[in-house]
Amino acid sequence: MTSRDEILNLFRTCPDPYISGQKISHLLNISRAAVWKQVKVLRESGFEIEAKHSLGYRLLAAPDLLLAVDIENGLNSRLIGQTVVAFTDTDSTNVQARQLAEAGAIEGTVVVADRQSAGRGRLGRRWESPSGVNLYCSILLHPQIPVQQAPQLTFLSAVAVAETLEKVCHLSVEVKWPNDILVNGAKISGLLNEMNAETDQIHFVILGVGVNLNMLEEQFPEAINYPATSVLLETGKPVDRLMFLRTFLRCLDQYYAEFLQEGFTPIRQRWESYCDMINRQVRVDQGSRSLSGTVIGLDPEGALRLQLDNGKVERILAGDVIPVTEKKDQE
Ligand code: BT5
Repeated sequence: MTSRDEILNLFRTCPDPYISGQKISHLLNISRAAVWKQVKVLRESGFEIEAKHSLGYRLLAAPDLLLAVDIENGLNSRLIGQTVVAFTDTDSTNVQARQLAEAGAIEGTVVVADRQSAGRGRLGRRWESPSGVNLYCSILLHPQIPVQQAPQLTFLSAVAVAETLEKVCHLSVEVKWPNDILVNGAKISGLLNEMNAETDQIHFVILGVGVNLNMLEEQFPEAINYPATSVLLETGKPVDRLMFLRTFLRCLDQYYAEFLQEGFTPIRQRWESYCDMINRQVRVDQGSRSLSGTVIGLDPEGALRLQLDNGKVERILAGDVIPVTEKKDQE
């Protein structure tokens, strides 16, 4: 933790409203001048800090920043978010998480960024990541599961995002196989899970999560070829990014523990309850190949079960699913 984060931590955890410069200097083992300098830095980044002659400093207001110290403090999770690395600006949180994993970072490490200059989607696509409005984060996991079960973790993160959007933003959410979260038919969140493994052993998995929270209409480039939206555009109300992220991390932590204990079934059932494509006629585009059929659900490994027009059931492992009819009633 930097001195700046440590001072912020003291402001947030100290039971007294004011904390003197002398006490901060003593607790952090830094000079009074260094305390004053860090308070100045905090003020310059938008924190409102009152200074009273005989009492000391008091934090009055904090800006909408995602700081490691604020994310970690009192999160009370079992595993996820014990260590947080926060960037103001980075290429991609997935790239940073991979580097940290390769350097030995612990399971549950979370990487967040205020902005990504090279936010990534699947198949080399771009993820629009403007500054200060959304959530861009990556979570490092070391699951002791067979390699072929790793795709199940995408559904775990989808369910945690969907539930957080419902709980915090009161939105009605839909999931779209394999990695999209939609509101009113428009994409509000995308997931990019990446794995480092050998044939029979997973070294690590990175869950990459992008959620459009306070993004404005003009921040979506025209090049996005699929309807997209944000919480602000849907509800008219801005979301507190820190609160959203902390709720999401706690939710993910719970589901991951459940997944390790009970397996994929509870997650699969929750995901299917959010999926509006079941019993719908769809087209699946897989690069040069395109298939038509009715979505039946997920198989135990997370592949999409598609009943083709000739009755045969196909397991779909990758592709883009495009609905072609309204939902059919279950027979
Ligand atoms: C995804 O890919 O949906 C995965 C997105 C994952 C983003 C997170 S952010 C944190 C972490 N770090 C990263 O670098 N990535 C992850 P895909 O299904 O391929 O969708 C990409 C397509 O979505 C693009 O081609 C656009 O059409 C559209 N798109 C791009 N940015 C968007 C946005 N902000 N909101 C909605 N749609 C977007």
